[in-house]
Amino acid sequence: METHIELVNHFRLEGTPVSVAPLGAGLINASYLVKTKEADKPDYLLQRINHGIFKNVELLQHNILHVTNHIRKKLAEKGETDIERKTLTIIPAKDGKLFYFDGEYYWRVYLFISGGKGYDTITPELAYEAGKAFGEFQGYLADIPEKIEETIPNFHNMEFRLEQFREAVANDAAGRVAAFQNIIQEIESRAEEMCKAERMGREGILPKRINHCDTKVNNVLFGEDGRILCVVDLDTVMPGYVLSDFGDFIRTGANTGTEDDADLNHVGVNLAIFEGYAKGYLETARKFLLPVEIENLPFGARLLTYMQTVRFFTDYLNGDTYYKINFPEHNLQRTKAQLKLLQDLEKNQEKMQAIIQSFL
Ligand code: GN1
Ligand code: MG
Repeated sequence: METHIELVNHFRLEGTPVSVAPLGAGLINASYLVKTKEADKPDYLLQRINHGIFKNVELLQHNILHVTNHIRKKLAEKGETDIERKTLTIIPAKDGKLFYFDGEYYWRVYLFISGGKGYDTITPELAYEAGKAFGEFQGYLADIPEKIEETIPNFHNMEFRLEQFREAVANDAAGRVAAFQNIIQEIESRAEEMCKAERMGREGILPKRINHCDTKVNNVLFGEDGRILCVVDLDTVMPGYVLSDFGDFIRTGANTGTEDDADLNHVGVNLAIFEGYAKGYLETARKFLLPVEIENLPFGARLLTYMQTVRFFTDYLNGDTYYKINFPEHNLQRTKAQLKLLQDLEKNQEKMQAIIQSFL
């Protein structure tokens, strides 16, 4: 197997790579910071793409290229400076491809964004900035000329996620079903309501737009000034309902606990963060959102939390084949923490609805 330094040397780097260190806490890909020797040359981000999940790496990389080129153009039109730090830049391999295949794994390299800071816990002010950034992000991509395809088919399709869940229950691959009838019941009792977006989509009421589809709080980098520097993790940019992007940020950014909190008493919705994010998001997205999308934003928060409950639990029932886990019952603990958050979102539904109203 090639060393990481050998791997990055397959790419069109400027400067001499001297060190490679693991970076970040993503549950899917593995990331490394590559430092170069020369002070005036950039550093790089090396990533091993999880191609068990992103099966079409060619399509994946082309999507990201189109998306980043389009955003770069928008930023330039707005007269922004320092654009290399405000959107990702793919560094091609020496053969011109957008990735390198080592015979077993697919690798890619980005310019490293220096001075960016990611958070797992934020303030209402930071949430407001993040909301503006994701609204802008959707706005920029509204007129992208290239066709952006689903890098993971049916990624945020709730009906499909429930099918996968029911299949996992039927197969019971890890022998875990019998002990968790209560969780199965919690999921099934909400299933009908949670497929509302797909129904509205079929009825032509709810449009699809190009979404980020992984708006976890740690997928935005903040600059020193507390404003958003860059939206990262573009693997899942694809058409979807805006409820996804709104909801996934609330699920991760407005949780008083962590995504996998062992203590359920920590878990709940922080309404000040919800308010900050909603305010920022509506400021930049209101001009293109339909009333039905705005009305359903609080539903989006529940939907994405429910979807994540279903996905973590499905993976648990399948014997932990999808998400990286740090200990044997990790996916169960994640499931319980997400379910607790969902219940708290349900309790606060009217308050969230009132907050959204207050901005209209
Ligand atoms: C994964 O890779 P990461 O951690 O940003 C997942 C998201 C989930 C999230 C749960 C491709 O995102 O959909 O919401 O974990 N990405 C994929 O934390 O499945
Ligand atoms: Mg990520």
